[in-house]
Amino acid sequence: MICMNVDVVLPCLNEARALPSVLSRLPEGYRAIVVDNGSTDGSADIARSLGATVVSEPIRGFGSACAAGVAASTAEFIAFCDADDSMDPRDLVPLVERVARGEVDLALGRRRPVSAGAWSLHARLANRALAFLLRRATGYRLTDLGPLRVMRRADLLGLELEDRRSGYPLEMVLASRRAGLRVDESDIDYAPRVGASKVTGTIRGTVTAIADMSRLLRAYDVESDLLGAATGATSARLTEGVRR
Ligand SMILES: Nc1nc2c(ncn2[C@@H]2O[C@H](COP(=O)(O)OP(=O)(O)O)[C@@H](O)[C@H]2O)c(=O)[nH]1
Ligand SMILES: [Mg+2]
Repeated sequence: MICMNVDVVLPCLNEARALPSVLSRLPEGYRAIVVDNGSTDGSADIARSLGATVVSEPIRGFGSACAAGVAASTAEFIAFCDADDSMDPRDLVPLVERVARGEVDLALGRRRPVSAGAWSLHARLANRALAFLLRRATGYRLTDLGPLRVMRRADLLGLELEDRRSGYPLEMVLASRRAGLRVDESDIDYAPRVGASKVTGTIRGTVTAIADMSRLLRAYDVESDLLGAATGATSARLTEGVRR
């Protein structure tokens, strides 16, 4: 295994029971940055006692936590992983290697459930519908918008992501498309999480996620249409010029 300079951002909201397992499986040389949004179960202390860097972010929201983790990062590569033990951080290694080899700019994990309980039916169907819209909008051949992601820090900072709620992962892909970056996915295991879901496992979380993501996709489609119209007008003007 090549030893890389990698910071792993782990958004964390009450994941005290999951953290020991997640952090124990971090590949050698990878630094954990656990971003806590006011957990009440001692998550921050546990993460600290296990050697993680802990960032406390007062503003709630998944994207807010991710952005705070990125702000605290210094490594050449940044990875994102849920702190709920549903994914194995060792699966980050091949993703980091793909980016390091220059094969892709944003490497995503395509979740493969290891058991029936790993992925609820509604979350799976919503994810499939989202992946369809994402493929249509960007042309990337994606089938999942998974939580395991790797980018070069410089590329990620260049995207200037603004979403601070559930749209953060989607905005990362849309902004990568605008920036002309290469995005691809590789299979990773997806196991049942430890503890209760905060996003797709709750009605409030699911509704917020759908609202955030729909808004981003609509804005992206409008922008693409405007860009298409502007490019069309320019080429019409050019053709006109040639005719004259
Ligand atoms: N810091 C922070 N972490 C969050 C927030 N919401 C979710 N998380 C964490 O983000 C990760 C993804 O959330 P999760 O509940 O697993 O969503 P699911 O994968 O859709 O079930 C987990 O590690 C959560 O603890 C939040 O508002 N703030
Ligand atoms: Mg999760």
